[in-house]
Amino acid sequence: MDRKIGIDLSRHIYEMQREHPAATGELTGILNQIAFASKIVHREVSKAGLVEILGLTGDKNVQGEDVQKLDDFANQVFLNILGKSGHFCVMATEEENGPVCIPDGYGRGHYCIALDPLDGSSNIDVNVSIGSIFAIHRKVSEGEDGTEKDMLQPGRKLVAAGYIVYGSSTMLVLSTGNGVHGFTLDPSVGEFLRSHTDIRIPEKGKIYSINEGNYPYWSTGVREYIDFLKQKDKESGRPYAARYIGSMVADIHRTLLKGGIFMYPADSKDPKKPQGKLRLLYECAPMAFLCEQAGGKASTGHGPVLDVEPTGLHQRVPFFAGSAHEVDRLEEFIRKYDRK
Ligand code: AHM
Ligand code: MG
Repeated sequence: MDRKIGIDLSRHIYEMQREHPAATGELTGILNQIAFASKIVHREVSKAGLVEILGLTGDKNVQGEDVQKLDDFANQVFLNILGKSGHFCVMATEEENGPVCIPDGYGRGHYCIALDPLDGSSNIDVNVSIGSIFAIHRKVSEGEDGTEKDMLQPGRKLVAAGYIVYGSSTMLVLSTGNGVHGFTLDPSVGEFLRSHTDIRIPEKGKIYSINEGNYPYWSTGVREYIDFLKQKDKESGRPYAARYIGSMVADIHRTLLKGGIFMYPADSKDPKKPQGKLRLLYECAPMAFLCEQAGGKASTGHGPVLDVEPTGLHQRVPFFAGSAHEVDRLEEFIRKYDRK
């Protein structure tokens, strides 16, 4: 934990900017708007368990308004706040089919954003941590309005990415390409305070994180690797411990802090999703950016996730991320057992 308690997100960004005098301040505005939106989502998420007690289920709530699912709510909050911020030219979220245009009457900016407004939302009912994920690129298309071309840029070109985890406390973890920093929301003052400076993933970990129920559907390479992690070998620290929350943001958060490997491989369970479940733009690329910025790695099994050239907004990719040692080893198994 950082000893300099009391540095809030705005001041942290301001300090970063002083090191880059050429910066326009636009990124500062963006991150402040993301923090603002996430505080609103945090407020609703923290009330989720009260919905039934307060009689808010059914078609209408106590004010006579339609009750909204939390993931729809989060989607609208982020799109509304960010769309009207003047910083973006186009947006995309896991919840919408195509690119989301900036509303008429609002300024267009030099950036575009991909969002997973509420990831792991199926965990809300059981009081398990959930999160929001964001990924920001610079505009590359011509003209004022952004296009799909702006959204379909590889993770390597990200200018910033991060997530908010709504857990035992709410935290915002972000990177602008200068390391990874974590901020914990102090609900009494409504500010994110810097709590984790320059997060580094341990070079080698002791934890593997995967939905092991899918074992029969994985490739031989992935199955062999998991079997390997469960063998006894004191010298290399095996067997590893298994931890799987089933909420990517929470699983990645633990992996960033404690090391090890998080995996969502390709599987043969659903022929419509041969590349696994996780989406490149909204989930894998931003998390890969954070892992690399923290000194770890993120791979599709065949190479860095950040080098994948996106072909579609909702594209899925196999995802393996965490400590460099574990990701390298996994790739070795895939090279040995699986043909591309
Ligand atoms: P979602 O975007 O529909 O919430 O799905 C993504 C979530 C991730 O948070 C998590 O890693 C994964 O689904 C868990 O999937 P599974 O239940 O197949 O293990
Ligand atoms: Mg998701």
